[in-house]
Amino acid sequence: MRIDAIILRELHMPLVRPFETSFGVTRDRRILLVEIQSEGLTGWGECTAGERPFFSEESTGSAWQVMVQELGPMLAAEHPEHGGDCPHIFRQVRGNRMAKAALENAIWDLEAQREGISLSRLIGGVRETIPCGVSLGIQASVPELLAIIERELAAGYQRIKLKCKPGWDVEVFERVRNRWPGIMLSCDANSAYRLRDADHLAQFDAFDLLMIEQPLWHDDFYFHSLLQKRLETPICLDESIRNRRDALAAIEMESCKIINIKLGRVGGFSEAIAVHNAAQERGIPVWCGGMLEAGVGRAHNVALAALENFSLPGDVSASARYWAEDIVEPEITVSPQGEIAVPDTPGRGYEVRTDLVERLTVRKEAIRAMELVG
Ligand code: OSB
Ligand code: MG
Repeated sequence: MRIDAIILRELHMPLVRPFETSFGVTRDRRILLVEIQSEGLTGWGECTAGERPFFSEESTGSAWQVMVQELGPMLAAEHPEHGGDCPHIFRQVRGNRMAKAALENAIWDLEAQREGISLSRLIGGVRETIPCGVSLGIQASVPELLAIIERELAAGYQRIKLKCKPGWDVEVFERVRNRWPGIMLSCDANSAYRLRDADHLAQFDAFDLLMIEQPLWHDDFYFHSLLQKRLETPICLDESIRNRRDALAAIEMESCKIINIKLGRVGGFSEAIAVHNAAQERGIPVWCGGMLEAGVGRAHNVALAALENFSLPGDVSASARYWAEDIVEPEITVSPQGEIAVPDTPGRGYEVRTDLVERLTVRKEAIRAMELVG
């Protein structure tokens, strides 16, 4: 396909409520959107980098820079036929996977439109609906958390994930479990613990958690494998898994029993599918993580989670939990059974509200082809 234009935008979007993890609080999102025009069609991508480089090394600012200066021009100089061509086009750039994913995913969206099939179908998705959970940030008090859980369960969500850190863990789980003995419950530490906390983490086993996500260092497999031997609760890796090789290493070392797949973290659909397949072949279930995405990123997550091995409820939930108004139409909604219907219309299946996008845009740049690459 001929690339006619690549337009990058930064949108400012306040969250309807702040989101607190072990590494900080997010109140307002700086969303980077990629619009790629090709032969009369428009593909969209969203960059999942955080405002600050706390989840990974990337941030809104670094992703903007590398897209404008490196990745955008490289892509504009090529004629990719498939989303799957992008990793090769970007091969000279190390890391920067969230920036790469934003561009690659827009090409997958274009490819699905060109083929007249849904994005989920293009990638091999088999599910008509995806099971949904919610990720609940650290709250000011336990009663406030209990009220939120009550509301989310009433809305139909199938699994509750609690963000945790030292001081917001065992007592919280105990009070949640006392109130709801049978719900699917998990936790996510975002690297808040160290191996010396192993005895403390073993106390989590009393609460029948589906998993504990990324308890130790963001870049570690080995110490997670030591920790897993001391826990009944399955470890799930998020931050540590950057690609298929990481997934293979983690599975081989028994560092985890479950894998969270995020499109941005692994660099786009190509690598996400590769991680999914590697895990499936080895009997490791996966689920789709979230990065407080706006509608474009959320639509891509819905398509990804239609793959067969996404057997556990993910963190992909309704637009209205994050945004007063989402940038896609229809918004992403969740049924009373806690499911999102996977669209079967061509491409991403949610229209971008370009008028609203323009209104929220604070910075915009058109990327031109590079004269010389490499
Ligand atoms: O670790 O899964 C995480 C949000 C930002 C950064 C990291 C994570 C999260 C979430 C929120 O858990 C998931 C969501 O609701 O989008
Ligand atoms: Mg996580």
